[in-house]
Amino acid sequence: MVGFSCGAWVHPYSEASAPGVIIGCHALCERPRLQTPVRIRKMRLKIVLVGERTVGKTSLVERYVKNHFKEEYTGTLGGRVYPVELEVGLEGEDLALAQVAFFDLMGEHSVRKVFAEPFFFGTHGVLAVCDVERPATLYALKDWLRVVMQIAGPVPAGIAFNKVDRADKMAIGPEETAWLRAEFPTVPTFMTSARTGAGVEDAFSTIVSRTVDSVLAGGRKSRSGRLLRQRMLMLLVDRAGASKNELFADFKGVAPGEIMEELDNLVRLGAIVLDETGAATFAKAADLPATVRYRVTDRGKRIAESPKGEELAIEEIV
Ligand SMILES: Nc1nc2c(ncn2[C@@H]2O[C@H](COP(=O)(O)OP(=O)(O)OP(=O)(O)O)[C@@H](O)[C@H]2O)c(=O)[nH]1
Ligand SMILES: [Mg+2]
Repeated sequence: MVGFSCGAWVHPYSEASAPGVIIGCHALCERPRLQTPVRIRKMRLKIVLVGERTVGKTSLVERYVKNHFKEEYTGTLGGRVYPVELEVGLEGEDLALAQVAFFDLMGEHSVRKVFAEPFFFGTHGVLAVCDVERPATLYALKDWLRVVMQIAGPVPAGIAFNKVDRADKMAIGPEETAWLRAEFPTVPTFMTSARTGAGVEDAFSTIVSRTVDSVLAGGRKSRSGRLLRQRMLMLLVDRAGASKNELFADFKGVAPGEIMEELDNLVRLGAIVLDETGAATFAKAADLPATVRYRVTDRGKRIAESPKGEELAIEEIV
């Protein structure tokens, strides 16, 4: 794992240009002067904000990238991307130069259903937001995080309890805290107010740091294999099975060899079987006709529905 030795954060709203397009933030970096040349690790990160309507997702990202807050509510239509360039101090004198795209999605379940795949595919980190006045918005995060992780894999997550400026109306008590501990024991939480700015910097810098950490530690290749496997499994669940041909058509950008390799992995995992026989006899996808169909087993369905990131990391079971 890579640690973070200095809080070398560059406030993204220092050089705001067009609304929602914030690029080039080098001015406020407070790193001590460097004695030796640094190794710069460049990366592009996608971090999504999720949660129910009106919890304050847009307000939080606007506060973070533009230091701006609006009292009136104008719900997000679909989604919006906020690109930000950040420098993050790494172990030693290394520096991560991260182009981060914050994806702010409208908190509407029907939109989530339709746009989950394009919105969440390739996500490296997630900030889930709830409203301290409405405990139901906290409980709803289980589903939001499940959907993100089914598509993106077990990426780093954080939970923001927003609107803490309205402490008099706070409705989060011991029951909610106990639920949170049981469901998300390792997910960091933040008390935020987009209105006052309290906790916002901490929430965003922590989630970005963890995301940078995980991307550097993970290595892209193994992750992309796992992601493809998960996406293929989800598609097979949705369609109640599919043929090799259909999968080639659905994953056009992916080499057929990779698809067949992941089909074999899913069969080895017991997540799918050949539709015709349903038997456990193993035949390599490459040796089978393209029209042969695969269907999902009960075990495969359980893996696909699992809300926990670890269970989705099916790579570890192979
Ligand atoms: N008091 C207070 N109000 C807030 C805070 N954050 C957001 N609001 C208000 O809550 C309302 C909803 O905020 P949004 O940021 O639009 O919520 P959202 O989660 O993006 O909503 P959707 O786009 O519909 O999913 C607005 O009227 C905001 O001004 C906060 O920290 N404190
Ligand atoms: Mg919004």
